[in-house]
Amino acid sequence: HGKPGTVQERTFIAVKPDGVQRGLVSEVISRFERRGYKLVGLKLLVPPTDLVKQHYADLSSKPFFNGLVDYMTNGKAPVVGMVWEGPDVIKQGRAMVGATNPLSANPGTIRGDFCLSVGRNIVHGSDSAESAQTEIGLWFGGKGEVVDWSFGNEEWV
Ligand code: 3AN
Repeated sequence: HGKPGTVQERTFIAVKPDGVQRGLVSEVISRFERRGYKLVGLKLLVPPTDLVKQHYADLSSKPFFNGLVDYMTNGKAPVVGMVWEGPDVIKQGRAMVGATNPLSANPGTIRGDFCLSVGRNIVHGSDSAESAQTEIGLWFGGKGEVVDWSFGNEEWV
């Protein structure tokens, strides 16, 4: 993994159905790639209802929960799930995603640059080490779905 003194982490990032519909998959991937993070998991799917209910378990009492699960699972557009790896990627990924409510998200963040509605905020990013581990297990639980690989540039200047 990384240079001595850097903490390698993994986080779960997803482009939600509205982001896929709007053609923002490449935009999201590009931002993480150009930042220097490494893509170690990638899939496109209409997620099963059980998966989304587990993913958003902490929101199950919210009035918008059923609508949220429907929008994620109804198949009008799929979800692109990703695992990204690199130093501080959980916190940095959240910063790159921006605030939950796009109207509070700074310009320069994905939500701050591309959306206006909290119910259609394009992208998901794990909010803690615990949720990253749980979400990666939920979305990429199969053998070999997350790939260990090296950029091969450890000798670059
Ligand atoms: P984040 O996605 O920034 O981690 P959460 O976990 O609080 O934020 O919310 C998860 C998702 O639930 C949001 N991305 C959004 O799609 C939806 N959501 C959150 N708050 C609302 C709300 N007030 N109305 C409708 N949907 C919401």
